Amino acid sequence: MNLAAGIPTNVFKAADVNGDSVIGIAEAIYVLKYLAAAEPHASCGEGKVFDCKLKCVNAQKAQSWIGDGYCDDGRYGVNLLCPYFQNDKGDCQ
Ligand SMILES: [Ca+2]
Ligand SMILES: [Ca+2]
Repeated sequence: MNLAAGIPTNVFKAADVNGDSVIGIAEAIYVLKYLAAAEPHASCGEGKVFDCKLKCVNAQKAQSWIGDGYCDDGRYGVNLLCPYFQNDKGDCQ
């Protein structure tokens, strides 16, 4: 069974916690645990959510950065440009 089939590349990127581009066992468990919910705004760990690029970010930070006047297109480490985060309430317009 090919567990990798159908799993978006960005999920693997989100799961690669140590940035070595290799998915270890702990990271694989993480992928399976959160795979079903791999969409923006869904949980990717305690106190964390996937941003619009499925990067795992601090949930409080993501929430408080919506409409704060700064454009969150990823330049500050979080991408909020999708309906799940109200398109950053127009901060990037
Ligand atoms: Ca890794
Ligand atoms: Ca913002």
